[in-house]
Amino acid sequence: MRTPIIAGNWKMNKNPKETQEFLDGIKGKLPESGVEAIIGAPAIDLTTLVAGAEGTPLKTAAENSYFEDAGAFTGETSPKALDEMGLDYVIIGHSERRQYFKETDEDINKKAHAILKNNMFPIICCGETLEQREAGKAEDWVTGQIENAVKGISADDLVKSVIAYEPIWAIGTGKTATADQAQEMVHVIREKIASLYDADTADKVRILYGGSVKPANVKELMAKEDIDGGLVGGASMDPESFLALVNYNK
Ligand code: G2H
Repeated sequence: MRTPIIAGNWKMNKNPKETQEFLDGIKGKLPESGVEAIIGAPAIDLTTLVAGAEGTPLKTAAENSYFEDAGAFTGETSPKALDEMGLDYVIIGHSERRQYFKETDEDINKKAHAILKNNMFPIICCGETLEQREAGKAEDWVTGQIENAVKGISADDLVKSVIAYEPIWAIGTGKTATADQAQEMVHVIREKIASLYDADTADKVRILYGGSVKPANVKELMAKEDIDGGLVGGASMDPESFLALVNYNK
């Protein structure tokens, strides 16, 4: 049985004060079990986020890290420091990082290894453009991204990591992939994991859908066999909305 995940990705939104207000808004309201609730926040908010999550069921994620632990890399965030701060996960390979910051599959694979070495787990994002989908190339593209991202990662580490399928055309556009479209690609990703590892690993790894997930569509997405949760941007920023997502099955 895979524990479902609702993971917020605040992107470059909220300051530490707003982070604290969010934490106050969800305080004591997260379920103790049955679903894993994660918030991914900007680096500047992580001290506040980790302090607020301590002793609660909330897990924490950074939205990026570098693949070296330390050194002359001005402006980057050390995965070693993130671990020392108490972070649980790091989101890597988000399409915005690939598009605006030119991150490559190779960078993403190096980051995945650095995160695992530092006792955290990556949330590995993948997804196709509308152009690729319309040209019938989406499956090859997405499975290629996954194959490159997980190179050299053991099955034990992979099953504790998370994959997030986010079709670029559905991100922040209000245009959700239909639950069937999302299920179809998430199933293809699971089959790819089975071919790269084995059926047991594929059965255990959690794969999320992301792209305009909100309280109104979460239930339908979560009902799909292969979809284990959501990576949620816009609808994760308000405490009420985040709690509604986490309590999708109530
Ligand atoms: C996709 C998602 C969060 P939104 O980027 O990763 O954002 O839910 O706003 O489409």
